Amino acid sequence: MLKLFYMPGACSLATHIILRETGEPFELEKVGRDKKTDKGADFLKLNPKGYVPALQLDDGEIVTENIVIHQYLADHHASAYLLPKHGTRERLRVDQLMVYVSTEIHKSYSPLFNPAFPEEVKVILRDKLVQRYGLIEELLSDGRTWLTGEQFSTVDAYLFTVSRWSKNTGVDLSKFPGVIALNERIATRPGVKAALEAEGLAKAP
Ligand SMILES: N[C@@H](CCC(=O)N[C@@H](CS)C(=O)NCC(=O)O)C(=O)O
Repeated sequence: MLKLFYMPGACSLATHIILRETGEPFELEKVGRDKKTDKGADFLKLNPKGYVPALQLDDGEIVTENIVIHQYLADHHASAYLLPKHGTRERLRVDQLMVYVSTEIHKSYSPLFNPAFPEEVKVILRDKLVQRYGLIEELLSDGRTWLTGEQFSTVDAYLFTVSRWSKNTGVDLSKFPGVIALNERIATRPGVKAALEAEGLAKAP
């Protein structure tokens, strides 16, 4: 069975959501700050990169890197329609958004969690992030239901996951009603609710 190594609320939440969207059974193993898992394993031995998400396949191989894992899961569950077919113009467009969320949004948030980064740098990163969300808001202005169109995709799960960090890191998304509404829509999906609940992140009713 697939096993996802995760940290609650980290970017591994996107993989967790995608796994639930595929319907494939999987196990979860939580990784602590000390790089020990909740089952007592040494995470660095399993994944020398030390970061999540790490997906263990049925034969024990460990796969890392968000967008690679997202695509692997979507490609293996074509009937869940989480990504358009490779080689199509639709996939080309979605791939660009996937990389944009990874390299321009996710990776601009990361230093905001690091106390070693000076506040002057964090101010620049927050501004940059607001600029990056501006493009997402523009895309959503055509009234599409999900980030890439009318089909929920892995990129929605990814954007939702990283946007949850905006409050803790002081990134002001209030001038992006489209982004806020999209994230609210994503939050209503059963797979998203189940993933949040399993990671101990569901809000009390
Ligand atoms: N290049 C990796 C980066 C993953 C990453 O940034 N993971 C963070 C959580 S969001 C992490 O595990 N950080 C802990 C660490 O690096 O020790 C990817 O895109 O999947």
